[in-house]
Amino acid sequence: MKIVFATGNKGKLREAADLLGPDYEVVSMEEVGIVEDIEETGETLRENSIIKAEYVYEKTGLNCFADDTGLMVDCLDGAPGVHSARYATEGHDFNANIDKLLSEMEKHPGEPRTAHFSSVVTLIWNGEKHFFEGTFNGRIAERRAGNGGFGYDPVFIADACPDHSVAELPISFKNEHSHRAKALKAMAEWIRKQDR
Ligand code: ITT
Repeated sequence: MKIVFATGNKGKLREAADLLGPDYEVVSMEEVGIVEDIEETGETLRENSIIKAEYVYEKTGLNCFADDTGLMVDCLDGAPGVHSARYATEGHDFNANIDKLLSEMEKHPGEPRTAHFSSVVTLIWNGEKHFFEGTFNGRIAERRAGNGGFGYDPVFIADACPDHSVAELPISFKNEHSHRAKALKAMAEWIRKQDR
């Protein structure tokens, strides 16, 4: 079944293709001719996830979904949150974002380093919107470890595997436990029910 993932993030695409498996043909925006960045002007994850899904639906008329994710760090009052992609610069620079996160956290010595990711997925299915959510609990490491994953994974230590950063673990770990995995599994389950 063909479905467009309204994302410009290759890491998200890889995870979704692996998670949804052979029943789905997960198509990138590029493959349907959308190469421009979609401006995320919303103030919440839900608003941004709707903006991305609607943009692709309006251009293609195809069933599609978008994910908007934020990393909420407790000692930073929930920052970077909805601004996670552009925390340090406008340019989606994963390394600069991690540098800024670690330096902001140095201003809070002795405070808990607990954090969580939250994802909101908007699915547009036959023109109607449906929403799915997931969270992933853990804490922020003092320094980077690992080369896998993307974004904040080198400094995110999941409660489900407290001895490693998520970037040190295989994609199968994220696809079992992560914020986006939970939301996408709920979406896949919903789609399965429509086929019956
Ligand atoms: P799209 O909007 O094109 O999907 P994006 O990278 O801009 O891609 P978001 O707007 O959802 O994605 O921004 C969330 C940021 O949070 C993203 O750039 C990463 O830095 C980070 N992020 C999202 N999911 C993550 C994950 O599973 N692991 C680590 N960091 C993640």
